[in-house]
Amino acid sequence: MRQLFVAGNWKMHGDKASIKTLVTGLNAKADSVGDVLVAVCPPAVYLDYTKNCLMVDNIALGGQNMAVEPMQGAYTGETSAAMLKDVGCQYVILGHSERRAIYGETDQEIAAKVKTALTSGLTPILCVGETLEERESGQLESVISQQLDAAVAEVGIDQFSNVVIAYEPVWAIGTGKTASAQQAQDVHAFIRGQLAKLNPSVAEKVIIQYGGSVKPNNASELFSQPDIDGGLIGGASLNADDFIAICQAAG
Ligand code: G2H
Repeated sequence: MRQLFVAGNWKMHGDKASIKTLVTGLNAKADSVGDVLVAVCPPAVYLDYTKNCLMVDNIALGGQNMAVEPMQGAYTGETSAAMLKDVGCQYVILGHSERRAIYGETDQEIAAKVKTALTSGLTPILCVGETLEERESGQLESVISQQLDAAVAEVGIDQFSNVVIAYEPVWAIGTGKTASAQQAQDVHAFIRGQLAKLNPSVAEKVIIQYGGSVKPNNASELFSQPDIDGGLIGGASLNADDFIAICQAAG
């Protein structure tokens, strides 16, 4: 039985005052989420501050991106896996569609970062997903396979039990359009099936989150699907009551 995992991707939102308010709200209700795994992923500059605001031990911390170089060096503007670990991160989101579309990250670059995360002791949350155009032109499965295969080729299938996958249809991100529970389940089952061809026991263990306009009113239906193991939450993770309600829906 897989544990459900809900992570908040704050993206480039927040300041000290709003983070204090948000985390105070999370602290107050953290004991209501049961045994659901929960993490928050603030902007890098606020990781340490967020860690200091968190007063509970059942909400973990994650980065939103990191450099492929694991330690230190002359890489202006970058944050390494070692630095994320040093400020208390357990997770790092990699290959979010905004990183792919806006910053041009390729499958190969993302796969290399997945390897760095794993060798550094961070759990990567590897995002995959198709655009509307790709879905409508029948390329959904080939696009998802390509994104997955690059990471599998880099780290090997056996390592995938330490990888969290987030399926995020690009057309559902921040748009208010959610994939129907059945549409999401179909893709999650496809992803698990692809992994199962390589290693069935790893495929059974892999947590696959759904992301894309998850809200308190649609979370239960999504999370009750057999291959949906929680969510990666953007907009709704900026409100403590909404985020906690989504975590409770996973319980
Ligand atoms: C998808 C998601 C979080 P939102 O990007 O990764 O954001 O819930 O705002 O669609």
